[in-house]
Amino acid sequence: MIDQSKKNRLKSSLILSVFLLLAIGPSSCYATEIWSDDFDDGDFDDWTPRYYGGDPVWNASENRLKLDQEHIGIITYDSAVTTGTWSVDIQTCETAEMAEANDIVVYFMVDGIPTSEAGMDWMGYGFQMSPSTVGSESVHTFSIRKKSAEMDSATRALVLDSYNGEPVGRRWYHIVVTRTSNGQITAFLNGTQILQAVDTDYNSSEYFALVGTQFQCFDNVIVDDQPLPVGPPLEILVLGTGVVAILVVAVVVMKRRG
Ligand SMILES: [Ca+2]
Ligand SMILES: [Ca+2]
Repeated sequence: MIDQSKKNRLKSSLILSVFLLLAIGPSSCYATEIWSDDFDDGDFDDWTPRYYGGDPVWNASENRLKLDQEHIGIITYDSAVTTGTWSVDIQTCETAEMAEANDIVVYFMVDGIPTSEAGMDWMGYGFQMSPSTVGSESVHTFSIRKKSAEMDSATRALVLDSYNGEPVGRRWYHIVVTRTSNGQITAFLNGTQILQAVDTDYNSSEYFALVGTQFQCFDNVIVDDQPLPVGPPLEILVLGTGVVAILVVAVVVMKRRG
């Protein structure tokens, strides 16, 4: 007959093994870069400026792309990727008086015909950074957005998930968005998973588009064909911490009994 404490120890290690396996999750595969631009050659020749609300002025003179004006500006890169990973660095450029209108949108997959009011008739998915007020504080709010042709502005789109970040200020953010063939979109801010949504309305793309509203900068755009391994949404992660606590308590109780 097996000793009861041995049995319990075995049970405990089994539970821990299962938990560790779940925690490790799926391993990543090799990704193939489809296109990229770091603007270090000082130009944006592969991009197409679009026009909306004034003549946009873009420049790549300091190894990054800058919207050099105080109006909305849209610039696109031909991109058909719909399943994969999009990385981009964005720099907010607000001063205190500019903070209210400082939206940045990275449309990682959009379809549609650009017109003289480019962006208005696009459909697809974007990652947006907008200043917003939480309590008495102005913070950068990040969101995954779905834009349909009916939305009457490049920065107006349905919010699929949102996250309130740091107080408004001038800084660079490293943004990574990944999308699976099942329509699961996950976004990372400076390496931390912050947003997740599933939407399957759109499955094609003509453009990758950057939308700035005033004096923002962009750099290190990298697009590849492989979705990143992702965790569950934050809400489930919080629940997950509870499950871990219960497991630890269970193991301790079993050990004491053994
Ligand atoms: Ca650069
Ligand atoms: Ca170039």
